[in-house]
Amino acid sequence: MSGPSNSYNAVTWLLDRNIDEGRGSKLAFTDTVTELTYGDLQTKSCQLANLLKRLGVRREERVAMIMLDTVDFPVAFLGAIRAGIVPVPLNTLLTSEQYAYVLADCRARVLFISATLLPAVDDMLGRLPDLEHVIVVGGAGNGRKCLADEVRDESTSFTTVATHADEPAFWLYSSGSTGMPKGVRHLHASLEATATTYGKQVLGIREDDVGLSAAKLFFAYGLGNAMTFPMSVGATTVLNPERPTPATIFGLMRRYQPSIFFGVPTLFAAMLNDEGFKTEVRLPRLRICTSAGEALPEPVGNGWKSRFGVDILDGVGSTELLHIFLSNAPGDIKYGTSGRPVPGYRVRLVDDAGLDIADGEIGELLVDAPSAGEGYWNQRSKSRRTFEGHWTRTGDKYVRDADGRYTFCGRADDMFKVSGIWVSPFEVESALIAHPAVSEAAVVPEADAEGLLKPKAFVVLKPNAVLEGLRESLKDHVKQRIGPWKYPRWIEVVDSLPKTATGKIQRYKLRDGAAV
Ligand code: 3SK
Repeated sequence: MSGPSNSYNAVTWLLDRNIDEGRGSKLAFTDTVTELTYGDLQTKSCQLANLLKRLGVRREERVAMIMLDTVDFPVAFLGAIRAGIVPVPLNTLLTSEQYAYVLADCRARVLFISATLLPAVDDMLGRLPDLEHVIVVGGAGNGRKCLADEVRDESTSFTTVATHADEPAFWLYSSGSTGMPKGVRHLHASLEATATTYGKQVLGIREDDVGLSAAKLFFAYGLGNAMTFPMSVGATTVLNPERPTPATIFGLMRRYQPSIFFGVPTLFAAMLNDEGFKTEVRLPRLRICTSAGEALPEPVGNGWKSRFGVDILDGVGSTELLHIFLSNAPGDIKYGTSGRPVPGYRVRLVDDAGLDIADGEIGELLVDAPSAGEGYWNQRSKSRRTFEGHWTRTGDKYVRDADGRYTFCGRADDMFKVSGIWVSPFEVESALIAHPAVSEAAVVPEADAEGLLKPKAFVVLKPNAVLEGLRESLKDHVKQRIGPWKYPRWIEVVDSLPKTATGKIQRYKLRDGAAV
């Protein structure tokens, strides 16, 4: 990659290049109601940049977005970046308290919010001293400004601001597993960096691809899947404004026949278990699927492959590093592992003293990434602990096999010792999920009568599972698969597991006994 020059605005590379290369009339996005060509997106993003300028927002200032996945999302996101203004897309499922914290933290001067999401936050918006304009998208504003009215008379041309490749282009809030979200500042050069590494070299994304992502655009995984990668080659994206359930996703798959589906493990498992779709879904154009958010259990990967004839590329990424840095690749898949480093990324496994460890040992994963954020906003000590020069600490424990593949062992703070031997909750969970009655599992340490830690499991059962004798059967199953000391001494059946908005199990809530 030649690399972006010092005067570099991500929108020139990602969007305007498509028009320069003759794809102005190509369909870029559909949200099932509205279609947007690359030419439309260029025009509308210029109008949005002009609107922000008229409102007095200046380069480097932030505009927040609480928006569903509709065609307005790329318009707002790219329009702001075109103007050198920093969009901050927020998870649409936060609590009012979290919104108040994040909007105050980023000091957004403008908020773009989908009409249906406004009632959840309307009350507290008046208490934010930096927030000057609330602009409602995709519906009536109830007395507030509406995007459609605000941009109607704006010019369709705008001179893109000559930002620096290393200038913050957008922020994403990292939910982590505990505490309030942290704002990660991402640079203009980073979108191209993810597209030319994972997008091009792992996915092999092409102009004739049609993509569908279960992960939403506000999430780093969704932003790459449904915006950066397809736009980097002039492909088409189907946006899903609804919740990604098996019914909505299978419905969109039937209607649009995507060639790439970007999913998450829970959804793949739910789709496979969904009785209504076991026989009737045909997906002739689907060529590849991806999975991230949490490690994909081996039985789910194998089950999907035998049901649909298409592989799932399991990978791992983070909000801090913008997209996937370890992944399986077409023709090089081993289910149950996260694969190998994505070309362009370097990884290390280190022990508690920071020393590199050998194959077969468990250590923390560090990544040297061209797409790393430049730090957390207003969080100096957390930034220093995470972004250590070239290397970013992931907080994930991994083991590398002799073939150079990496297998997830758990979050650094989720591991525990039983009889002096490390136990990876993920390993026990994978064994539980391989049992025919179990759909999802989470494992945490619990003290026994002597005060010694032992594994405890929370399981979500498949619809037709029989409870009688199940606990003993699960214990035997785990003992046989991964070793007698690792079996869960207690098993609790639950309806669902507590998860972050990005699908990661919040084991700390189960440890504290707060979530079920
Ligand atoms: O959780 C992940 O694996 C992930 C992947 C891509 C981008 C962001 C994240 C958090």
